[in-house]
Amino acid sequence: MSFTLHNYVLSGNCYKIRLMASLLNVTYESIAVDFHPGQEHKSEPLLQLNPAGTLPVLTTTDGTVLTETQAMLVWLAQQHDPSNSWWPVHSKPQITRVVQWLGFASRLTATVGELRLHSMLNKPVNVTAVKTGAKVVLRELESHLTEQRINNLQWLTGDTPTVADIACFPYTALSPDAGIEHDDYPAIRRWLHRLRSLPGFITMPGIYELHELRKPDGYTVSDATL
Ligand SMILES: N[C@@H](CCC(=O)N[C@@H](CS)C(=O)NCC(=O)O)C(=O)O
Repeated sequence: MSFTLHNYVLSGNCYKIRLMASLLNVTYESIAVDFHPGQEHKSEPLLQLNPAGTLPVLTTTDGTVLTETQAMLVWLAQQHDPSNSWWPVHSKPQITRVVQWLGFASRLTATVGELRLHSMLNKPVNVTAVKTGAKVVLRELESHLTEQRINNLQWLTGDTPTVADIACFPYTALSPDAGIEHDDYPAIRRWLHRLRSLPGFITMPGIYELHELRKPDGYTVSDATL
């Protein structure tokens, strides 16, 4: 089933949906919302669609309206991934882990995402609190990915990527926009690199293609050196 996305190019949450759709090779209608400076997401027509006044909003031809990004990822995988690998319904333990990391993704939005909105668009936030929170969540992610590597697991919930990896990817990758570089997070760097290597991967401003990481002499950063 096709869908329409109320979209903003600089939104990490909207990017999750664009990325998932691209990885699944799904086309959709995109409606550009003037988030900044227009604040169109707080306008009456959009508040009627999503009273929370946030983006993205996903609507489908059968009248479904989704306003939570993580739910949109699940919907997309359910509709368009016949292999059930992105939303691994056949494994109860793994699906539980996926839901755990979908919840974690909301903490990334509430910390790194808010700090980034402050840095880029001057959104008023409690900078000390969100910066501390952002470092706590990134440290948790780093520890988890380090543990996964010890168990020879490359992704957040197992040995294949799921919607959980997509949900956690954008704000982790965009943390330099919020003033938090990746230097202290080697396991995160390896995971970001792996995700950027997936067939169908697309970028957004602030997230680079792998070839852009090549040095001018053609040297490519290898997984081991990340
Ligand atoms: N609970 C929502 C939150 C989405 C969210 O925070 N979106 C940001 C843009 S990336 C937003 O619309 N913020 C409203 C604002 O800052 O005015 C979700 O996870 O989808």
